[in-house]
Amino acid sequence: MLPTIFVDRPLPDEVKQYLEQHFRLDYWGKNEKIDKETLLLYLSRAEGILTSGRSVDERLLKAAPRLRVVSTISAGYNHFDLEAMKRYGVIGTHTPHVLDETVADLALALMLGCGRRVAELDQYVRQGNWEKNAGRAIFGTDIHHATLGIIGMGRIGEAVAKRAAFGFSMNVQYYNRSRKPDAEARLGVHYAELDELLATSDFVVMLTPLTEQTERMIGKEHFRKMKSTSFFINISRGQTVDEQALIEALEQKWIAGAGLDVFEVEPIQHDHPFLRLNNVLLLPHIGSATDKTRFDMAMLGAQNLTVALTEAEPQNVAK
Ligand code: 8YV
Repeated sequence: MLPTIFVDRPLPDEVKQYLEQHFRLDYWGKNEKIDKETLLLYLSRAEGILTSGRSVDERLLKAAPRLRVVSTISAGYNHFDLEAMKRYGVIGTHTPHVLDETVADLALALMLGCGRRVAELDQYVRQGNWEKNAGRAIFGTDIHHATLGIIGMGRIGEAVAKRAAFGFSMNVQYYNRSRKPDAEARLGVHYAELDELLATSDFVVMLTPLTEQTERMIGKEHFRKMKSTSFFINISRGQTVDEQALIEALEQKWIAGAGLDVFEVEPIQHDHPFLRLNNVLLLPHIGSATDKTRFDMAMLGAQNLTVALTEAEPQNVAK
């Protein structure tokens, strides 16, 4: 008999068909949240789960006695309680690599969007304000030849550094848990301690995964160290930053602006303070959201689940 898996979101047809060759599917192919009763039924018989962002904690694990593998369609897996999963003998897998270049593109989009005030000036034109030469009122900040500071130099960090150094002639520095001599040689980037990076960068891009060590690693004292002309970009996880401190930094103009794809709570509330500020560019967590990359991620998530449930050696295991 084929193992039963629970898929908690709509999938591209090709990915669904691939899974149907290996498993019996409990398929929640809707965007709406699954109702509790169906969820509990599906969990009670699932040997595997294909999800993206569902919390895998003690509560879920208790409700899923047959569970062996959870495959998340995302690179980040901060929604996995790895210790609890270990206790219950459940493996987690994720989808790194396939999204690196796409997320790096978005980092550049946010840098350019902030520096050249793209969204703000789009509104300016639409609202009929473009009547005569506005002069300095619509000037921005150069990206080319500016200094970029990358916090978290993993694969996506390297893809951002490559674009910045070779495409925009930027001076690129990075801060990371460990030094990357290989990336330094290949990309011409250099290592800086966090305080130095913050004090000297024109653009700071946050790319570190969310872990116990990186939770709220950027707070008030860090924004105070940044240049008043600099921009803060976050495409990692909202919780790596103290959001109240960022709001204060933007309100008090300690920094020139921010470009954000991620937030402490997503989606943000309709009365969130960010919505009242015009020096912040806001995106709805779309780092990896292109048709091709989301397809590749879904297929890799399906393959990870299949390998982990049917072969001896799982791939892309979350550690
Ligand atoms: C989305 C991401 O969160 O892969 C990640 O870690 O941040 C994004 O790709 C994810 O795919 C949820 O839809």
